[in-house]
Amino acid sequence: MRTTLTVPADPAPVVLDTGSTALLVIDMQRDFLLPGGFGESLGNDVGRLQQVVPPLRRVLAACREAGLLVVHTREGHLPDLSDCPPAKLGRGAPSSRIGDPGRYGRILVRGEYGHDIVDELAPLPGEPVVDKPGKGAFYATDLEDRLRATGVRTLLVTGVTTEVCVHTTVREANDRGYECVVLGDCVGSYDPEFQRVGLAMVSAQGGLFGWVSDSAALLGALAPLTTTTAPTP
Ligand code: TIU
Repeated sequence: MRTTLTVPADPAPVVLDTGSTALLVIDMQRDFLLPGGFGESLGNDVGRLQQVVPPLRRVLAACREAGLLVVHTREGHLPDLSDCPPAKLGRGAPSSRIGDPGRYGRILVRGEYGHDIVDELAPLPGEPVVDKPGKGAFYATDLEDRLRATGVRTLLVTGVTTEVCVHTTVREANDRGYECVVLGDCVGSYDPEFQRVGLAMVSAQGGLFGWVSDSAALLGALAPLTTTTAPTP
């Protein structure tokens, strides 16, 4: 059943049609979130990314219950790294680069434990999981075909990291005509300043790239369509 919802947001409330809105969960992968993983090996505080998990779990449960399409993405590469541009391969700390062995398997390589999504946010059978070789979820993937096939025009954007894969995806989506609503407490950065500025850039200038809202605002709007707003721990 399609329903129209109004969600409080910056720079203005946003009206959603549940029949043409999808929840996009970007790169909530063990390599980025778990202690000892790729993200931490680069000197980052993974606790900042883990803060995203509880509100995102609530949003995921509510969107599933309300019947929204849920799409997950994972950043990573083929085992032979043939889909990884040399420029991307060569960057980062020399001690831990894409394809190198890490605590959770080869870093950002498809099929490895660290490449997969954290248990708390595991995709349900039937939910699309888009494997992407780039930062943006549209580059070299079938995401646009999937969204077009299901009539989606609006994306509720969540995941990590705010300034890298979330921002790149939001920009790609904008250029393709999608409306993006970024849920501020459901996106995370290793750097608090990048988080603040990343969100500010989305809603600046009257909504340069879309809207910024949060989990409480969305859950409130979805409440008439859901019986629970919090999954069991
Ligand atoms: N998913 C994503 O954002 N990939 C990154 O490499 N992020 C960093 O912040 N490095």
